[in-house]
Amino acid sequence: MTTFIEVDTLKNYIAGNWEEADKTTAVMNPATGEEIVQVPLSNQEQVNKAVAAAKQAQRKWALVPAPQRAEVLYRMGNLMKENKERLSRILTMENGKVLEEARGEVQEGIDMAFYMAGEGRRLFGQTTPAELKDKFAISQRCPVGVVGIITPWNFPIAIATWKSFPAIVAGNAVIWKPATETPLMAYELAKIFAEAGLPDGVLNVVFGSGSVVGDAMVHHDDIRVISFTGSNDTGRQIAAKCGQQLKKVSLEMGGKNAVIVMDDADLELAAEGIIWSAFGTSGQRCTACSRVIVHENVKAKLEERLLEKMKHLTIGNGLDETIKVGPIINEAGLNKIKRYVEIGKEEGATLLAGGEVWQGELGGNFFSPTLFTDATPTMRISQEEIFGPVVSLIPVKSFAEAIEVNNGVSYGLSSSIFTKDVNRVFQAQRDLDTGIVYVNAGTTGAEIHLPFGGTKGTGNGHRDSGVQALDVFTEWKAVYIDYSGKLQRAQIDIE
Ligand code: UN1
Repeated sequence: MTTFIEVDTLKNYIAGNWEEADKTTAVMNPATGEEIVQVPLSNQEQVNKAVAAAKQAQRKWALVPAPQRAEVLYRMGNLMKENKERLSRILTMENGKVLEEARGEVQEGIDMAFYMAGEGRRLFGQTTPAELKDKFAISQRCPVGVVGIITPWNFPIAIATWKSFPAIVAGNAVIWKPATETPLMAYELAKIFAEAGLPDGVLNVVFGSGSVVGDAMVHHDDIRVISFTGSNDTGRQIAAKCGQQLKKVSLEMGGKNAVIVMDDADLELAAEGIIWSAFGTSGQRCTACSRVIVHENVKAKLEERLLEKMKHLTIGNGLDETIKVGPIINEAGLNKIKRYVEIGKEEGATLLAGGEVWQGELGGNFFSPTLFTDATPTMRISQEEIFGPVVSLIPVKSFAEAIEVNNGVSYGLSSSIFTKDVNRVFQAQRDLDTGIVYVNAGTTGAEIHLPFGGTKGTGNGHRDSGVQALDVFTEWKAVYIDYSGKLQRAQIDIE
């Protein structure tokens, strides 16, 4: 146990109190296989208790002027900044991502704090002309009430801030179920919320499994919104259950993101972009590049450059600053990657590099960066999310074919094109059907003040982060104020 982690057993955070749970399970450092902390496996009762506390706290919180609510987020941002290094190290220990990327993720949370704090003085609605004389019409955002957020292990702090900060600045109270693999970021963030002066009960953390805690949240009548990031399967189940209850649900469920490399591309830049977005975070990003759609004229040259760069991808514990590729989150993740590599081989793609479990001295779960080539667009390795350091080259003959291949998957999160042709740049940004498009950059690296999310199987039309996140956590209210002193009938008394 290192000095960064202060406790042996985590507790739920309900109504401002740390509450012990009856059952716990071990959280492992994925780089070493060592236990770092015990996390509660809570039950429905604890969810009910948290919701009751949230409901009570929310009534008062909604009456606090939004600029004052935002003050808490400014303090959050400052406290996260002061603690950036410590948070980053804990993040690397529980999630495995290399320290440089952990710092980037914590920064993403800090950016979100200051950005959403600014929303405390905006939360804009509209003032519009009314149809009738002496009548005033506005629309305004109102909090929904108690909202549920369910966050994944791959961005345990950034995604939590994308969801909780807009919810809180808009006047909601939050029940948060973090992934059991990465509970320490939730523990740390809850402590910072308390230190920043968030009233008790406005943020509640209930640790536990999706099937118990997540399900109890989804079915609780007093939770009016569920915002979920995770797998497509789980997202579909949540959406179906929420649909039955007419509960609003916002889903972000991954991608099968491609980099397109045209024959006029700067190949060195393209190779750098592919390496970073395919093998950074060991490919465990929703936005990770897992397909490279390459013009056949430059395929051989691109392969050469990628192979050369892959030689420098050091694998190991992310706390060591010389390491570029950290571990895979757990054995199940590792087994899934192994399975897909076998599938790729069986399907007839050519394995150029990697393809194996990396056996270091460390005892964690590692997979070597893997490059397939001559994959076809319909192979399973070209269609299904692998969530690991595996990328497949798909050769194409034209720009039009590249777009078609990019769009020919069930996901629609991120895409990218490397080209120097300005006309193709504009055509591509129009025709690529993903929620995020990059030109001359890889598929990762979204900034928090823009909407994050995607089309088709990636989501259900909502967005995380950006001003658009407020739409998830607010209801629109249209207000008409008639100051004519007489009954005026809309659409009728229009003379
Ligand atoms: C995710 O993988 O779920 O754009 C989030 C990016 C990061 C966020 C990724 N800013 O890659």
